[in-house]
Amino acid sequence: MSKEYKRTLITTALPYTNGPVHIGHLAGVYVPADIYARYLRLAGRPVTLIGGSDEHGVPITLKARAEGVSPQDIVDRYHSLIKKSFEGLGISFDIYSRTTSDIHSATASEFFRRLYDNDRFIEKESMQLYDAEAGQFLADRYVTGECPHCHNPKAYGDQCEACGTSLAATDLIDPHSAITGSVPELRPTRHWYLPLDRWEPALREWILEGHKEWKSNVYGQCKSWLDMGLQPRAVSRDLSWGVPVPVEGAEGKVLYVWFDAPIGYISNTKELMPDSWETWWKDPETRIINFIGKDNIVFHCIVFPAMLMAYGDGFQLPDNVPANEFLNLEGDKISTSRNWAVWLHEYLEDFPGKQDVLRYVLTANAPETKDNDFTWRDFQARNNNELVAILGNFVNRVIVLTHKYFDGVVPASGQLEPVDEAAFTDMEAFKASLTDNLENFHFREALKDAMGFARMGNKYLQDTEPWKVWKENPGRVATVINTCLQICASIAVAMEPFMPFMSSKLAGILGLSELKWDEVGTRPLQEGTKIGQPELLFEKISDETIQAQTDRLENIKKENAIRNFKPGEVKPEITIEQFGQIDLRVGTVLTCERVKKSDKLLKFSIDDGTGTPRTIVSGIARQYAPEELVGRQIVFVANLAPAKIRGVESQGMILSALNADGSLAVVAPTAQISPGASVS
Ligand code: B3M
Ligand code: ZN
Repeated sequence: MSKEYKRTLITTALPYTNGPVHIGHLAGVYVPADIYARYLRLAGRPVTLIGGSDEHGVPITLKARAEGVSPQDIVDRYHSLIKKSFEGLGISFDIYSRTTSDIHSATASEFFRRLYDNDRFIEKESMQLYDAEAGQFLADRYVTGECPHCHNPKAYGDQCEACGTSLAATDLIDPHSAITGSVPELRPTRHWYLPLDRWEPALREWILEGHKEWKSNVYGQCKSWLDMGLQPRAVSRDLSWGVPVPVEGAEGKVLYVWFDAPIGYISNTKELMPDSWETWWKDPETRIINFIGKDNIVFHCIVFPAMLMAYGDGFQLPDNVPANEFLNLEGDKISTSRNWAVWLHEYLEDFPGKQDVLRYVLTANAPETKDNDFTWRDFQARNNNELVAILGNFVNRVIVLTHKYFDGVVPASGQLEPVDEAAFTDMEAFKASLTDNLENFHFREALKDAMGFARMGNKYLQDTEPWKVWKENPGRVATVINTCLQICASIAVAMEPFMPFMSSKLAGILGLSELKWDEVGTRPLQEGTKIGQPELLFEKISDETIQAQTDRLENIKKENAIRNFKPGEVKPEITIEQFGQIDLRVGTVLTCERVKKSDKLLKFSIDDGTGTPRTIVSGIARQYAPEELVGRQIVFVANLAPAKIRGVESQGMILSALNADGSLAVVAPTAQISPGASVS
């Protein structure tokens, strides 16, 4: 940051209320924004954290249609769920409002109207996709088809999620209506366009010259957009759900969701501070920071800034847009439609009191410079090996020792020895690096710095060994414990942005009523202060708990596999004579056992009606326990050439059907049949 600002306005992408929020949203946007806001507050710098729900747009009306309820029902449901779960995780919004509020429609309408009145739009007729069966135009996600770039067959009318390209519905190859499935026709319609090309020189200068310090992923995306050349972009749609276009003759048209949603940042600020909101948007002494995910970069760095420039009236542009990459889950892309996610509201239910663990893991693993992966094993390991073993352990030892030697009172520090001086020097260095990393949105590194205090504390305790010194030199122990308690105080402050729940618990134990960034690395604890009883700050997470989560994901994978199952191609035709050559028979399983040294194979002895049991080896040991099939009837190929499998001669093949989720069932007659009877 080159300039000293008077205040910081932090905005967070407004999540669509077509589903709950998941760890991908949290890691990408809300946890980092909250860390930054909390840090500024501790540093005594004025800050406002703006959040809210994005309640317009096709994802919402599609969801409403799928459930047979109204869009209002959908947004009411998810807005309150999302708001409550953000609160549960301690995201410290100053306001979390919604784009269906009156103040928002008024603000968005006025915004459009001013651009309209000042000739900032182009009005133009074009041919757009129309679903004659549903009687409506197919904007954005109302149409799916093949992406012209990567040929993903399921691209949306506004974007291809496979290659990330933003599209116009008419770009799609072989488009289909998401409402009726029918093939749309082209019909003419009129819309308003924001000529982004008019703002291109100003955007170039502002970003490419003025903001070389932006994250390289953000700067790079902006540069490639600008280098491709900007085109006018439609800011209205033929839809019924949204903010109506506030001009004559625009019946049945609403503002494009990406026109109204970012104005939501302004409306929410207005709602929060009706008298002073303009200072937060128009004073050049305000620093605006937009926290978003990488799929929103173009809207925040190109489209919204162009809207603000077109509006004028002193609106400030963001000073930084620290967009993150994506978080994957167990190696797979997070997806709302495939239910492949860890949902925040479910996490809060499954892990009560463990909000900080999730915040910690998502920060330690944040997708700041590249996509990253969340795994439950890593979650467990970070909790058990870092939070419990390093941080929790240090604090607990210090509090216990203070009670043991000094009755729970902060002892006076005597003369500092080099090892004590070194502890304070280390803390200063951590603080400097931590502050620098926070200022530059390097939250992963910042968290490592903050953990440095606890790592260093453990080492200091190990080096000074107060339990060995107590007998002959209690004064020395007083100095050591005083130093340890000051380290704990620094932890309470330095960790507050990352783990506010732990921090407030620890501050409570230490009797620190106010946390100040300035006091990190210093001695805020006064001698003689009574401290509280030790409390566990973190507890171990068991293998069973983690197993329950991975089992849940495993089941979702299976459900998805079954839902998406497509039968394979039918093999080339055969004649009845050819089919007749295959001798299928019913048999009864006499015995069944595992084939040694194989986890796939079962060895069956089958009553095939001949009086001599027949041996068949079959690769179904993963799906059946040997005893399960004894006594049951199966169908087998009786005239298959014998084959040696793992040293056992198999005389035939048992028929079975494999399911998409990997489960399997043997084929069996539905009534008792004489062994050896033919199947045809
Ligand atoms: N609702 C897209 C999203 O949830 C959109 C963000 C709006 S920010 C103004 O990713
Ligand atoms: Zn594509």
